[in-house]
Amino acid sequence: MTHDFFKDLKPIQYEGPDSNSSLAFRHYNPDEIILGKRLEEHLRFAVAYWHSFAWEGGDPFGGLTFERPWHPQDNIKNAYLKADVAFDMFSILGQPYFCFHDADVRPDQGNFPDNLATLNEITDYFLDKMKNQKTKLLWGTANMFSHRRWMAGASTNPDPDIFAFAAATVKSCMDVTQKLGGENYVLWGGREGYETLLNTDLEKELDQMGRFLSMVVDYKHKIGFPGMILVEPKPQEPSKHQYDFDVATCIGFLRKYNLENDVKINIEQGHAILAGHSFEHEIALAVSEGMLGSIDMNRNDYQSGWDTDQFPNNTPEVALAYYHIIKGGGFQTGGTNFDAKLRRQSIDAEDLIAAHVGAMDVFDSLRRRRVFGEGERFRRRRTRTFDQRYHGSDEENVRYDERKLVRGANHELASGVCTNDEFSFDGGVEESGERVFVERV
Ligand code: XLS
Ligand code: NI
Ligand code: NI
Repeated sequence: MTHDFFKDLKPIQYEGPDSNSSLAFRHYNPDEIILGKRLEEHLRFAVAYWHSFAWEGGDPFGGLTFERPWHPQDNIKNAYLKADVAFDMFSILGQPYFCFHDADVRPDQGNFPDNLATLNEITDYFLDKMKNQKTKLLWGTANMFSHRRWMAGASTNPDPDIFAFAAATVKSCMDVTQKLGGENYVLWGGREGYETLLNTDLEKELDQMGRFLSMVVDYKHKIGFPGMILVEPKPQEPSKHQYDFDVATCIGFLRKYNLENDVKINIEQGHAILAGHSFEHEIALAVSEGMLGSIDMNRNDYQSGWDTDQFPNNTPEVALAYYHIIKGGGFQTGGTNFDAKLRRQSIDAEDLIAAHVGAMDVFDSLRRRRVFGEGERFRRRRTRTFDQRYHGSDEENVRYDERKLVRGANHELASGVCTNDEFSFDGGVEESGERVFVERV
C-alpha cells in the first residue's frame, strides 16, 4: 500500500456463499470456469475513477460529504495522492480494469496547455503503477460537460472555438488512452443536445456531431489505436434532450454518417431506464445489430426520475441482461464498468470496497446455466411456426426464404383462413395435437 487510506485492508478473496463478510466474495469467484472461460474474463469488471475518487458526495441540495485526504482537487499534489489511493483500491479489490475522464485525474487549471501537461504527467504516473500491478484500462474519455466552457455543448457548440477545443481535448484523451493500452475510447455527450428548439437547428447540430465523430475515427486510424470507439446513449440529463437518446437512435445516427463499422455502443442500465426501455432491451437490440460495445453497470431507482447511479443489486435484472451479452458471443473489447457511486453518507474508506464487492456478487446468475438454457428454449418456441414452415427444420442455421413466405401467405389468403381479427392466419402446425397460432404484428 502506498497510502494508509484503506488502513490494513487485505486483498478481497472468494470465501463462498456461507461467508458473512462484506469484504469477501460470496458468489463471484474470478477463477471459476463458466462456458469455457474464467468468470473474470467474461465480466471484465472496471472501477470508474470519477465516482469513486473525484466525486465529493455533493447533490443538487448540498456539497461534499466525503472529505477525502486528496481534497481539494485543484492541485497536482493531491492528484498524485488520489492516484495512489485509487491504485491501492484496485489492488485490494483485484478487478481487472478501471476507466477515467481527463478531469477526474488532473486538476483543472483553466487553460488547455496546462491541463494537457498535467494530464500527461499524471497518466505517466499511472503507467508506472500499471507496470507493477495487473490493473488495465478498459476505456478513457473526456469530460466535456462539467466546465462552464461546455455549457452550450462540445461538438455541437455554436461557437467554432469550442468545437476546436473539444477536438483538441478528445485528441489528448485518445493519446493518453493509447499510451495506457486502453481497450476502448468512450464519448458520452451530456451537453450534446438542446434546451429549446426555439434556438436550435437540429440538422446543423447533428451534422456537426457526425463530422466530429468522423474526425475521431480518422484520428484512431491515424495513430493506429487498436481499441474500439464507443458512444454512450442517454436520453436527457443534463441536456433537456440528448442526441444520443438510446441504442436505436445511436445506430441510426452512426449509419447516417457511415460510422457503424468503427463505432459501437456503451450501454448504461440507468440510461436505458431513463429512455423508457429495459436494460435488456437495449442490450438485445445492440447485439442483434452487431453494435454492442461495453456496459456501464449502474442502475437507477425506479421511483426517481434521474440518474441515481447505484451499484447493481438486482440479481434477476442482471441475469436477463447478461444472458443477451453471453448469447451474443460475450464482450470483445468491452467490459462491465461500475459507473456507480456510493450513497453520500457512506463515508468510510471500506464502503468503497464493500460497494464494489457486493455489486460483483450480484452477477451470481451467470453461474446458473439454467437461465441460459431456458431463455433459448422460450425464444425458439415463439418462432417455431415460422422456423418450421419457412426456415427449414435446422433451427441453428435458419435461412429466411422470402419467396416461400410470400407463397405461403398467398395460399392462406386464397384459402380464406385469414378472417379472424385476433390472429392474422392459422399457423397450421400440428404438434402433439396442439394448434399453434401466429399473432398479428
Ligand atoms: C453520465 C455518464 C458518464 C459516462 C462517461 O451519465 O454515464 O458517466 O459514462 O462520461
Ligand atoms: Ni456512463
Ligand atoms: Ni450515467
